[in-house]
Amino acid sequence: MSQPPPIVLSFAASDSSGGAGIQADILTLASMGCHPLSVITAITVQDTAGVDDVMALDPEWVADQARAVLEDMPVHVFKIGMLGSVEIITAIAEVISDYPNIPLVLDPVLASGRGDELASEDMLVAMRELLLPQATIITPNSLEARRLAQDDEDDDDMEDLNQCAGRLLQMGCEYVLITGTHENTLQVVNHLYGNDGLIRSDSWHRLTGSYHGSGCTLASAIAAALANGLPIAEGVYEAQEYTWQSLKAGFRPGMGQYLPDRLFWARDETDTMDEDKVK
Ligand code: PXL
Repeated sequence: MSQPPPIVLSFAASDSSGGAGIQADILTLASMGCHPLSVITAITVQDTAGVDDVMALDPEWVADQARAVLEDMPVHVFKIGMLGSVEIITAIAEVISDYPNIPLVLDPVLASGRGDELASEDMLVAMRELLLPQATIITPNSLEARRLAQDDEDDDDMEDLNQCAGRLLQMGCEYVLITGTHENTLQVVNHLYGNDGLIRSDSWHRLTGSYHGSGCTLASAIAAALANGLPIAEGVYEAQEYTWQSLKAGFRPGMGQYLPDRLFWARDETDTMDEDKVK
């Protein structure tokens, strides 16, 4: 019998459109050779045009899902996406604190790319206090980075992303990847920071479509790369490359946004299935 692939446990919400959330995580993790475990935090009602409703699960159900699989299987990496409520954040923070050696990729989901709010101000505070200090890497876009880094008591505005990254690292995570899709630059530039400052900047040709699920894809791809044994800087590069390719191959299945094709590599023009058929 074959060895199991590396296992990644994703805490995320269901996106009925299949573009973001747990569905994005499962597609990405499987596509990158991992076995995805899924702990559902909330259920959204949404299509490719937007989020209509959100129902957060009972926090005990979230903790129970996680504990059941953690007691059964060796988890290589945790990935956290949309959280649903302050109580769910508290429950997850408690579960993962029992596994301090498992790397954690935290995607601090505050709003969808289309602007639907997916976290309250109280949830932002709970994420900062309970999850950020446990994270190996956080993957905010520049808007999320500014909101997370902004401390109510000071009036400095957090325009400068280097300064934001410094602040987020002080809050206790080991690495910060700030993505640049929302910045007014010709190319999309993503910056990875660690405690010694900037580690790498990667520039990507800006694609013209509007995509749903790119952040979930990137964070899951980082989780997969780490689970596959890559060091952080290489893993972050490989995850960006994978995400960019999946966006480039994106498709528009409905009337709203494009979705990344997380299985782009499996869709060669030549249909290899036919060649494998027994004649
Ligand atoms: O892209 C962030 C995100 C994460 N999780 C769910 C979402 C979204 C964006 O819409 O719906 C479930």
